[in-house]
Amino acid sequence: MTHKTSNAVDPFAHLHDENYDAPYVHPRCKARDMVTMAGRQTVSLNGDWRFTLDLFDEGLRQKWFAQPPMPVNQWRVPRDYDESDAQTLSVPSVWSLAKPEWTYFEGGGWYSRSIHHEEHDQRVFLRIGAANYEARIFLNGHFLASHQGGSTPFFVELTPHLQAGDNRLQINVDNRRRPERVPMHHFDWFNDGGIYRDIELVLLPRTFIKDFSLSLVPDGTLSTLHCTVTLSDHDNGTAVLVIPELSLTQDITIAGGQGKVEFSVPLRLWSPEDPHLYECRISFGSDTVTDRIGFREIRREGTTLLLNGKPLYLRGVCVHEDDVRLGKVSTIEDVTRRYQDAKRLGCNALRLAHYPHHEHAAKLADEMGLMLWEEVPVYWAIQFDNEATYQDAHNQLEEMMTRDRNRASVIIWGVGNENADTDARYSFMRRLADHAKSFDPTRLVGAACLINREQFRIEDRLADHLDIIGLNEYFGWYEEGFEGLRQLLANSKPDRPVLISEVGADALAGHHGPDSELFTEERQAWVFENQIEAIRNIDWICGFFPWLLYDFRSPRRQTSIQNGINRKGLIAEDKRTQKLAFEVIAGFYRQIGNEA
Ligand code: GCB
Repeated sequence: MTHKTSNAVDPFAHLHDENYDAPYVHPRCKARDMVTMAGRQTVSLNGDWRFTLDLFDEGLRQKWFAQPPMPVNQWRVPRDYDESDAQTLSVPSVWSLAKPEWTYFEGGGWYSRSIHHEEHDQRVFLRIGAANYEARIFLNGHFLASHQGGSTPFFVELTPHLQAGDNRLQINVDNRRRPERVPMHHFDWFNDGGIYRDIELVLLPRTFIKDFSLSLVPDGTLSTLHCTVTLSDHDNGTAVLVIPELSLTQDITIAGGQGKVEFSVPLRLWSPEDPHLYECRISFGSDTVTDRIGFREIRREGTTLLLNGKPLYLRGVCVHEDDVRLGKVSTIEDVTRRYQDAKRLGCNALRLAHYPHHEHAAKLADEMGLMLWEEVPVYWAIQFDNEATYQDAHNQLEEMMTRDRNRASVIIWGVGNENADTDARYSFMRRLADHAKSFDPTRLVGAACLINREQFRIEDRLADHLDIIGLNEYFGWYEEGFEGLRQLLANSKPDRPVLISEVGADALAGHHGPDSELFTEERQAWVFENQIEAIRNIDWICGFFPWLLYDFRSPRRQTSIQNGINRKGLIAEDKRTQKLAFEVIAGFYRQIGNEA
């Protein structure tokens, strides 16, 4: 079919353009565009936005953003998008839970609202806490930038594009699962869509402190502090670090926008028993950032983990960012409940699976004295031979590390989970692990590693690039009995600490029966009893992370017992109903707590 028109613009051209999204990729927001949020002045854009689902990407194809909003009675040609009668969706939220018919929607969504701007001389940045998976920002009809990665924050400067008065801000979010993404299209949790963390404007002076780090150098002295400062511009001058409780005022020479300093000072160290935080302030010119920071040293010596020089056993539990009512939205109340339940279990550590959680997870862990393993979703069969996939994973890792680099609670950066052993995987993950280590020498780098299933031993080329070896093992559940586990433990001679990074079994809360019957609470408890028996006296195992605290939504789980839920929680998805296994773990943690 051909369409003839006398207009200069062919209204049908987009029907034949399969390269329609190419103009909306670059610039792409990256870790290097991030701005420290420590004590920043912000204007929240949370609340109601106009929202339209877009399964076929018509918004990009037809350039909905370029169509000035106007009532239908003024249109000269028909349109497929009318902002004024769009639905309302609250941000943060996931569209998957907004309406039953949207539950499994995977495609595009358009958010739109107006922002009012009055002339002032501050710089204005848009910050989005997370949007799953790809986002594209449009202001006043112009594309500004895109971002990839569903769990990390990104920043776009609006200053040059804002006009006095009302401005039209549109955000296109795409949650399609794709083989080249991180995670790829196959994973064991729910693929929520939308802007599900806070969205805000950040107001900053012309030259501002873009990033800083302040941490204890892991040199064994427990008193050397290292501070770095990066400015938004290549200015020279002096930044000043003040820690009132230490009566400390320290100059930092800034040359070409960068500065660093190292000095020694007696410290009250951060630990789970005493999660002490210092009020810290850094100023340069008219800008000041403030944060509450703890100082601790985490390192390994042979197969031992040391926190502040003392041997450490991680009494852990894994947790997803999931809620049957809110999806991936994590409120402070929800994170607080997670941590209270973990503490009731006797934990001193959590593995935040399998992607970066909300930033208040680490802030709260700092305050409450819990240690964290944070990770990026390099999960299962990522396209390890795809350089673009590597760059995406690398950027997500760097965004996570940049965001949480001043959180004492975070002791491990995780670079992957259960990835099959190929040369491409080895080179991909080695790059990530080496990068994490050079970016941040104050933390441990880990991954859930591989087992040789013929010889029953831990065997993974990646281990040489890690500080800790994570071991996901499901003996007693996916693998029958515990003989394989006993052999594995007897045959393995790791030269560095091993954490059982996942272990568990499904149980439907309230479903009882003999421990030989799958999905009963008794079976789950029996699996943990046997697991604990097998691993408890192995001296190179430095931590235990049951999979996991709460049951969570996973559309892969389709039996009537599962009903779309992975039931390996120690607590059901209502986050209240405790299963028998909870007490088994709590008993183990009480014992090792007493032995310590
Ligand atoms: C695993 C994965 C985790 C799954 C879990 C399971 O090994 O790392 O994401 O949810 O097993 O329940 O099968």
